[in-house]
Amino acid sequence: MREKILNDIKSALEKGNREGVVKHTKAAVDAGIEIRDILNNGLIAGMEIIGNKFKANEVFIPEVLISAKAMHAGMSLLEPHYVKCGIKPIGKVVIGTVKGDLHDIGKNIVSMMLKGACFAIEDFGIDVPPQKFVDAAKVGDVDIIAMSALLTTSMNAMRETINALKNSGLRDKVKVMVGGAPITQEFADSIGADSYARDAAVAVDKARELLSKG
Ligand code: B12
Repeated sequence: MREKILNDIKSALEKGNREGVVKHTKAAVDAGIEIRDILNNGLIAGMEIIGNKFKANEVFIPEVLISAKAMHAGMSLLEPHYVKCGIKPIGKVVIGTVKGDLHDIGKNIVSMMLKGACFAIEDFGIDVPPQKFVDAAKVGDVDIIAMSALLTTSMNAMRETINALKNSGLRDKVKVMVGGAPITQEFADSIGADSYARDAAVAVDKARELLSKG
């Protein structure tokens, strides 16, 4: 039963069938399948299939975009199940995909999981210039700046942002967390980030750790 529903989600996502993704994601929730299981082994697994096909030139940008939209529709059904918090957030995170990069699925998952862990989230969306993060740090109530990059060509915008924070004298005011498929711990260290996480679940642990370091 679990297997079948998750396979239905994957195959609907692969076909870019938004209605199918919504229908099967709802069915998965109704069947009591764990939300994290639906996300990881349904939606993310389906996106991985698309990623492999894209790499092999079996599908192209338009198909990937359609699947990405279907993915968003599925994720929005899961979000209410993650976010069950009291009034007072445990910390504030500003999150965005860096300049030059339009990929937002992974960033949105991280954002959703952090919300679920009772962080207040300000999401700047995609293609976020360094100055926008700097301006957010100036305001004062931001604990963590979280940056996502999916392109090797946009990774450097993370370095630029950290340098811009340094140049504005704000580097010590906020913690910086980075992630995205091409990012590694080594890269994170080389640009002076405080933290790196390979996926959204680890991102939550790392964000909590950063807060406790003060
Ligand atoms: C979907 C997709 C698109 C969609 C994006 C839609 C959207 N709304 O996001 C569209 C069609 C727009 C697109 C466009 C392009 N894409 Co694209 N795309 C992908 C694809 C297939 C899936 C990415 C994805 O969503 N994965 C699923 C999510 C869940 O995974 P994730 O993002 O890695 O996130 C997880 C972790 O990395 C981590 N994480 C993510 N962010 C953060 C942030 C923090 C702070 C932390 C802690 C953790 C964290 O947690 C997440 C959840 O666990 C990948 C292939 C792949 N295998 O990744 C290619 C891929 C990323 N794209 C690629 C390319 C080349 C492009 C284009 C340049 C293609 C072109 N010729 O135009 C353009 C670039 C546009 C731009 N300027 O950004 C390449 C990048 C190659 C490279 N190394 O640079 C890839 C790898 C495909 C490939 N193999 O060639 N793409």
